[in-house]
Amino acid sequence: MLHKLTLIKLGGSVVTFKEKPLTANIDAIDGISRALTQLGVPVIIVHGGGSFGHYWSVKYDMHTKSANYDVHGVSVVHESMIALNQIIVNSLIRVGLNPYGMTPSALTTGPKPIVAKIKRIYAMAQSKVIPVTFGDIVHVGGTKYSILSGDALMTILARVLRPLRIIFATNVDGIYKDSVSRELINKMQVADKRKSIEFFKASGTDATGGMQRKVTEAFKIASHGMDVMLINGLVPERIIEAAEGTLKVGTVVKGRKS
Ligand code: IP8
Repeated sequence: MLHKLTLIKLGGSVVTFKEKPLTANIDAIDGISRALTQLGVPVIIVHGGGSFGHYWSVKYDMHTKSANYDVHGVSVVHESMIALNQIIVNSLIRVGLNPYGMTPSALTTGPKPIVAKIKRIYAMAQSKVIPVTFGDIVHVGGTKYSILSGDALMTILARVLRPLRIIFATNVDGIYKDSVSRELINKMQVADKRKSIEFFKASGTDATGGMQRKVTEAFKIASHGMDVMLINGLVPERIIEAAEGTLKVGTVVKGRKS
């Protein structure tokens, strides 16, 4: 395990207003940036697409499946993600942090990790730079492209870097027992996977699978022996608590010990 690395996914529901095309949630982003100034550990951030990447990927009918998509759509989706990345990076710069925006195609070939490059972003994080990458449309091979979700990218990075803390920040407090009681589950085991995925199948989805995808990736990471926290990113202190190991409100999926 790499000492003290914190890997954070900022979901599209946190950094954008999902129902308002191409609209970032600046207050939420700035709140998270300010909170992150309290963290004295290496951090890597991945963010989702929200009303930027997902807005255009719906218009161009693009999915996680590798296919011959409209190449103009490839440009437009990618550009929208760069625009959102810039908003997040500039917010982090305003509070005096040292973000470094990075397209995921610098770290992966399609869905496959470029291990040497990923190890390098850990070295960057150790030097107090915060690599900020994102879900994107990526080249798979030949004329084919696919959407690589930020959640899948979390799994790719976690498997190579084995961070001490892995945090998925969404607009809900964590995983609920059911949608009626909305009772939060504090702790889950890898064996609980099927139960929770069934629950989220019924909830809203997007080009990359919404909450169901997040939960699937969280369990995948946990099955590799790492704890994963699902928290509400609209309450920025929870990101800090999660990173410091003092989380009070959220769901921890316990990593399976080998
Ligand atoms: O919001 C998808 O990333 P996600 C990004 O993490 C695009 O699923 C381009 C739709």
